[in-house]
Amino acid sequence: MKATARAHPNIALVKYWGKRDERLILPHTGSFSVTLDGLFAETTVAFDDGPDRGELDGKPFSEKELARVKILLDAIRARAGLRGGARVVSRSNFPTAAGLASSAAGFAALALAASKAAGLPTEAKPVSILARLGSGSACRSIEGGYCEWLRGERADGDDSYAIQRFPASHWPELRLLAAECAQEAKAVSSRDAMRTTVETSPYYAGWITDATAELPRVNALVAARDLDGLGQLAERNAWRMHATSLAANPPICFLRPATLAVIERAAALRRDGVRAYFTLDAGPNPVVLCDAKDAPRVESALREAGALKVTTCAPGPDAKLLDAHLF
Ligand code: 2P0
Repeated sequence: MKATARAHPNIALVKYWGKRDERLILPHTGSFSVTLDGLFAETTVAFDDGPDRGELDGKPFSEKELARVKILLDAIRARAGLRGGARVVSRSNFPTAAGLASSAAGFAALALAASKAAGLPTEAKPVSILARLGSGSACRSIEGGYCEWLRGERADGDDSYAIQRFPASHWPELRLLAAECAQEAKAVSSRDAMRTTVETSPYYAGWITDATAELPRVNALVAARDLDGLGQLAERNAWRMHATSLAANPPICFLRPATLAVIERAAALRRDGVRAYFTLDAGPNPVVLCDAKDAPRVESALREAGALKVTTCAPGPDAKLLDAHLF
């Protein structure tokens, strides 16, 4: 009844931005991401007779964290016919300092470890569906490489999960440089921001149409390993996500001055003949795409532009079960 898993975060190139079902975390559109190597979360789960409890990076779960963990554990217990509670211990090797959210990797590792501990199937599809219940983007961290989260049509969410479109080995030279631009806590969570955007942004219908149309294009560009085409797509998709949020009421702006400086530096690098393109999640920290041979130069340019820390990642592996437990 105990199992441990490791999963890696992912960065979306066509973003997930808005739910059609808040409880089951069903998106309005599909999305497409790259799983990142180097960074990971590890989670041990043991089902027992105690209450649900646990810790994240050495600290007991907050009420909010425990509530989200419980949603996933309840779904697993219902599928496995289990009663009782569980102990969950999770840690990540990138304590926020990479400027990337750890929730996708954390919930992906939790879904895989808890499925195994409960005796449920550990194939990618059912685990991706379970991970989605913890955090939408987590469903794209079950498999490595280049993954697409299928929107699905069903009300029960059983056709809304991620599939691997290309393994990491398809395009191993792609580099993704996470540039940390601000360390202060976000004023608004991505969960609240996307809800406000869905409910109040007059541009949200346009976002749905556009993001849906970009999905076949992002697949074709990755298939062709077309860095310029993919970079242009990633930049316009990020700008459009932020444009819908800026148009919300109240408006939501995740950009900080250092964010724009890094974005402008990517454009300046291109003028110098270095192919570098950004994407930006619901926060101030851009991720810059480039080729492996240019990564050292891009990294120092981003630091010069004001990035506090730059973490260079390549396409990463599948989530996997580990023999060594955290307790
Ligand atoms: C993404 N983001 O596709 C988008 C782009 C942020 C910007 O998924 O409410 O933590 O738990 O489903 O997955 C971040 O939101 O939100 C996210 P919930 P999640 O990666």
